[in-house]
Amino acid sequence: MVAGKDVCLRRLAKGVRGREVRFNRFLGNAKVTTERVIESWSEGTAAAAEGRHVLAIQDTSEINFATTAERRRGLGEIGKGNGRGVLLHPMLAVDADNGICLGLVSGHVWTRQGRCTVSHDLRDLSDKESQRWIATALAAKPLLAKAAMMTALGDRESDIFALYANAAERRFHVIARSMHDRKLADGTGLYAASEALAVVDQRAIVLPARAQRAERIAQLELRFGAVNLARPQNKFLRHLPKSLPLNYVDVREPDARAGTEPLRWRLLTTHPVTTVEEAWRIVEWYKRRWLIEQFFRVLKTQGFRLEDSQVATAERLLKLVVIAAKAAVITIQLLQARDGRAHQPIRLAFDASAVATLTALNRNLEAQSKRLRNPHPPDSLAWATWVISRLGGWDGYPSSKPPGPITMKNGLEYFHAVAAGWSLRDVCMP
Ligand SMILES: [Mn+2]
Repeated sequence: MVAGKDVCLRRLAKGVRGREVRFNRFLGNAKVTTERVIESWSEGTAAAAEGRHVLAIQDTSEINFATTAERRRGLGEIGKGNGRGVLLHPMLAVDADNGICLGLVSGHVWTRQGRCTVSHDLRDLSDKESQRWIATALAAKPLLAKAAMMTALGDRESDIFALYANAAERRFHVIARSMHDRKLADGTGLYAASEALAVVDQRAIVLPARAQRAERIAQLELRFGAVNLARPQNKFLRHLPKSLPLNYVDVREPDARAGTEPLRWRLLTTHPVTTVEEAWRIVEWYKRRWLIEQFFRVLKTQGFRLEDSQVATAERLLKLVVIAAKAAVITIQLLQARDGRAHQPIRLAFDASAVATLTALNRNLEAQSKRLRNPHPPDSLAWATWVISRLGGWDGYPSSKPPGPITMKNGLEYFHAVAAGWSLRDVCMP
């Protein structure tokens, strides 16, 4: 999948019928379960996390698959009930200091069965889809045990009292964007209290481009303060503390350009925030959430065209999604290595046999032209990206335009042809 940037089994099999049958058998095999594939996600990530402060970024995305009334493929509703598909809730490990993608940690994948008719507040948290935020954060703790620190990070959907109460402990923190105007322990409201905070600093930050928005610079005002959240009135939360001390960081854009939605982030965190620098650091960490959106883009439309898959049953589509997720993460890691981020180890994306193949290919490339040598240390992912880009047709001159995703894709295809079976055995198989 990494090499072909595609998950259509027929296209991936490149016309070889026997290979397509084997792909399908693999997906149909009862021993290949989504749980087992998700377990395998963290194999490289756990080692990569060692000694680092890891942002464990979670989000949910809907993956739409075309269906008709006659052919539902066993898929439940997504969105506002106007489509059918799968929901993917992955957790991505990112180095807090330099933004390096360390790999996938854990997550859930599911398709909805019917509609829920009991009101949201009357249901136990374990019944709700929002339980996935807590379950994934708790599952990550042993997997990221070697990390110096872990911060579970999520958007407004992750503003869950039980997440703050359950996930936070020594070395484990939470950052979430606030969704609810919560009651504070002194009876006042969170948003009223936030309006009373004074602006303590101003700074311009760069907001990366997104699907329907170009990159832009936002001039922000910063406010922060300590808050004490009251436990929500819900009989299922009675075992949790009556109140929870958290820190609140508020950034807003007072003078957004006309036609631009002003940025407003209300962030709640268990991290200490006592200085202006610590408050900006929370904002910088929250900004790294952008990477999980990039991951979903690669997975769905830009890269693997997951939504075009012809696989016919929900059971197999769920497996395909979790396998493709791993391939999408490797693509993101190669693109980051190309951009010359801090040293990423080659083993983040390639196993021992793939590294051996790359070494032979590198020797060959260097022999072709004396002046062009791979400038990166051989244990780095940047070294692998240099080889893959050269195989894809990049001329290797530092003065040339850096290799783009298409060059990378061509290089990976060639690499795939050389190391026959490599992409399936070593990348896709759990
Ligand atoms: Mn979300």
